[in-house]
Amino acid sequence: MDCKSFKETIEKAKNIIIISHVNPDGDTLGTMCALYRILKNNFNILPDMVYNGIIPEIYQFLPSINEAKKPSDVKEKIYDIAIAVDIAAKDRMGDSLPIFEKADIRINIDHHKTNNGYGDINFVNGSACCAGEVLFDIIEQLGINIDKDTAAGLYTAFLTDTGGFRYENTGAQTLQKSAKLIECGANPAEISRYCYESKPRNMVLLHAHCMVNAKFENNNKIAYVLITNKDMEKFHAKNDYTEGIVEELRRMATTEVSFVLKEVDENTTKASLRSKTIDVSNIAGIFGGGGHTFAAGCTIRKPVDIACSKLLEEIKKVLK
Ligand SMILES: [Mn+2]
Repeated sequence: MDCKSFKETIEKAKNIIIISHVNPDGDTLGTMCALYRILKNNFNILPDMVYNGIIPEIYQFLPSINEAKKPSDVKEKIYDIAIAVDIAAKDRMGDSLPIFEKADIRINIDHHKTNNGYGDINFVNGSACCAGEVLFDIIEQLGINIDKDTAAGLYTAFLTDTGGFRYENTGAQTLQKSAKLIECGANPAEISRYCYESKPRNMVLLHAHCMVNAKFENNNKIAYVLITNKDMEKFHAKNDYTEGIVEELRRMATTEVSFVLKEVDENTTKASLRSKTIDVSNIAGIFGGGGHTFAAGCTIRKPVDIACSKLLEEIKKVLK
């Protein structure tokens, strides 16, 4: 990772776009907003930001998030530089992928171990807890000041990708860097409240519905739930309302692997997997997906019930 060439490359650019991943989370959005402010404050450039789908209501507090555009707003433009943040594989860019591909220089800032280095310039650190940490390290090496709003974006990335500093990717470095972000003006209580205590009411009710209807296999070691479009309609649920259900299933003492299957249409199912023991990124990989050891996802081109039996079959092969 050569930060000097990053700086020189950025300085030469006239227009830059920052790309977040589909189904945006706190890491991709927080890192995008932080990078936006870094470029604006230190490189005298006003980049575009682009998101796919909807920005979850809990992340509307992120500084500058209102500047983010949809891919259709910027699809005609050709950028000198496109920077992907928190994007494990190119298909996770959704409708932003053509914008990325067209750019003269493509930069990849990420922390997924499965990232194959698809950029022209790659800052990929598989041991970073979040993409925000990879950006934090770049900022530190460049000796750039972190203002309050940049700190809030980065802190959100650290907080949410570690599940509130609880997951196995939480290390001494995580807390040291987060402490630095607090010194730079990030407000931990306020950001936690936005991220964890500002959920839409119907989202919490959908979660309750899913918990009540959860299914269990292998002596409760596997916990899972199927969510149909009918369930979504019943709760007037937006797409992002299913976020967090798979973690709630893993919370049970008996759970080793949890998954949520979400019906996209009659032949497409989205799977989200979590684990305490086995490597679920391998299982997601069988279906063309990927992710981290204990958190992964994939799209299965089957109806939800068939996708379910196929996924269960693969999990049972690995789970003792
Ligand atoms: Mn991430």
